[in-house]
Amino acid sequence: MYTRFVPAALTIAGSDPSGGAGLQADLRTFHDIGHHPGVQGQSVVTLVTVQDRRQVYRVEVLGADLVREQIEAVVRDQPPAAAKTGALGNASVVEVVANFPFPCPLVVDPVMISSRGTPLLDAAGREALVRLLVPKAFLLMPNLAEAEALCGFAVADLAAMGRACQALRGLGARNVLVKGGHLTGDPIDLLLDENGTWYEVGSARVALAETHGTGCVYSAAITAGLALRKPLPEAVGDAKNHVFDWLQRL
Ligand code: PXL
Repeated sequence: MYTRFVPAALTIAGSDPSGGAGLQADLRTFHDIGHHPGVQGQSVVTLVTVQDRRQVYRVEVLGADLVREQIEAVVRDQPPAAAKTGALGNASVVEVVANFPFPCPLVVDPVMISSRGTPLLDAAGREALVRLLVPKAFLLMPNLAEAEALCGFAVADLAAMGRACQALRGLGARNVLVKGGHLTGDPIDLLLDENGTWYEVGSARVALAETHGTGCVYSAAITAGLALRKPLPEAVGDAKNHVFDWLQRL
C-alpha cells in the first residue's frame, strides 16, 4: 500500500507472544520511528517462544529452509532498505541468514538468552554467528555479556568495551556498538565506526525493574533510521533517544 513512498525495514527474529520483545517489538518500533507511517515493517520468524510477561515456557526453532523461503519471498517482492537480526536459535538458521545476499545494511543484534534467562541461540549457533554472520554485519551490537561471549574476555568497564569494539571489528563487523546499559550509572554505549571514529552514546537512566525488550527496540530503531538513510552515528543517537522516551512511557 505504501510501497512507493515508504522504505521497508526487515526484522529476522523470534516471536514473543507477550509483545514486549522479539519481532513484535521490532515491528512496533519500525512504525514508531520517523513521521507517520514510519517505515514499513517486514518480519521473518526464526523461532516461536511460548512466554508470558514472567517466563519463557518453550522455544521452538523453525526449520532453516522455512526461514530462507520467508526471506526470499519478502526481499524478492520488496527489497528492504535495512534489515536486522534478533534471536536466531541455531547454526542452520544463522547460516541461512549469513548466506543471503541482502541488498541493504544488516544490523546484527547477537541475541543469546532471553531477558528471563532462556537460551535463544545454542552453542553451535554462537560459533556460526562469529564465523559466518559477524563478517556480514554492517553493525554488530552486543550487550556486555554477548561481547564477552563473542570476544572471549571480560567486558565490565568502558576500557574493556573499547577493546571489545576493536576485537569485533577484527572479526569482520564493519561497525560495532557495545552497549553498556548493564553497568551501573547512566547507560553509555560505545560505537566504533568503519572510519575508526569513536562515539560515546549516552542517556539518563530510567529506573525500571523490568527492561524486557529494550535491546530489540534499540536495534529496531537503528535499523529504521538506516532505512530512512540516516548516517550511522545519527541513527544510533536517535535510536538511543527513542529507547529513553519509550522506557519513560512504560
Ligand atoms: O530480548 C531478547 C529477545 C529476543 N527475542 C525474543 C525474546 C527476547 C527476550 O525475551 O523473547 C523472541
